[in-house]
Amino acid sequence: MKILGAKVIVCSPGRNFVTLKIETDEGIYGLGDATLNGRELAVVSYLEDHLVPCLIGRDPFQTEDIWHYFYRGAYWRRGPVTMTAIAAIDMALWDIKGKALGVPVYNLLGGKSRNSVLVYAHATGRDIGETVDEVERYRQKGYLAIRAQSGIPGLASTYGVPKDQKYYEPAERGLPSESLWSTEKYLRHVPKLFEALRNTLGDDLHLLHDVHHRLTPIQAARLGKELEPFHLFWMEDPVAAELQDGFRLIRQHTTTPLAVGEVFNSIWDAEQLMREQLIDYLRMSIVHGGGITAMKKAADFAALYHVQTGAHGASDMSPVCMGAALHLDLAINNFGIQEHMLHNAQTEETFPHAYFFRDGSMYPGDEPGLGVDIKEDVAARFPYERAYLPVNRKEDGTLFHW
Ligand code: CS2
Ligand code: MG
Repeated sequence: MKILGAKVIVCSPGRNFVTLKIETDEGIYGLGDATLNGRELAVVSYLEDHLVPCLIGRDPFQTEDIWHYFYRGAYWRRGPVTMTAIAAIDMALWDIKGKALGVPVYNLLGGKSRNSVLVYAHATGRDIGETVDEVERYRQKGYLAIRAQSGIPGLASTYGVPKDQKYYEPAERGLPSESLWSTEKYLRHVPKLFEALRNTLGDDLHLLHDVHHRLTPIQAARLGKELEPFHLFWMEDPVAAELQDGFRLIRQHTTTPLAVGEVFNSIWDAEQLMREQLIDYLRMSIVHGGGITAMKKAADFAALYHVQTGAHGASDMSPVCMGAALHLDLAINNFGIQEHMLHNAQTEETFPHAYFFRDGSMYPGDEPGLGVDIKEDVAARFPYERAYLPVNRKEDGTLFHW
């Protein structure tokens, strides 16, 4: 089998997605998610102008050699654009391999290690009361694990809480919006949110929270300690993680489990965090972490240090990535949990998929390959519109982490 060509499909069924389609001389094609929220067209160019020409004529079964060819062959290694482009190629090649062999990709990664994939939903509210109600609504839907984010008294908006639309969509069309932040108001508020959640909903439900990179290590240590009575499943992205050493300070003070890595694109971004057991869950995703080939290696490294996976799965990653994630999640032994944000109806129409949700878990389905397709005629109805993630400032105007 040989690769005949590849095309990059950009569409915006409610939000922007980039999809790579690799076609072979035997009529089999594979799909890869190449979506990088807010920087989509950089990945399109990296693929179309630099990587796709080097794919033609190659054997699509050579996933390992092709991964190294593009990782080392660029000379300039790592980075979100590079690794998202490599990830898309890798996902598409695994899709082709599964289709050619007539097996779901999880059977090429070790087979089923469990019956299903535990997922967590996103519950939000403008205040504590609304958030408690929304968590209960998701529990009624069958979710066993739910992330809770609420508005913060005194702040007009904050990460994770929709302004108006039903589901939280961080990317906005036009130039970046700007929001104001107060660490003090946030730290005063969050423990009250989780006290209310536990008092109202009890102890069985897995509760998660995303700090979204906004604290210093000692502030994260304080929050982790104050949340200990509420036994969170995890506290996510407590600090901006360039300084992996910073997590030692958090670890010294709190037993609240830590989850980090959705912005990572290389195992080297998390190597010290895992080797020193400074985190409990690795959040790297297949689409931004270099693909299935890379994430299987990262998961195996994580397992040496008691670290489980907890892959990023926000709605700004396409159903192709969700499908790929579920195959890997089903196969690896040290799976922890999978994020599952619902996609809108237009996205579901554009990307038919075999995976499904049932009783708090998801299943990749047993179709050969990844089990996700793209309807190009439907995708064409939703043309790309540039969109940006917000920019965040402290109340005094200081540019801060979003
Ligand atoms: C968040 C995401 O899902 C999460 O944990 O951190 O909403 C993140 O902000 C977006 O994926 C950024 O594009
Ligand atoms: Mg997050």
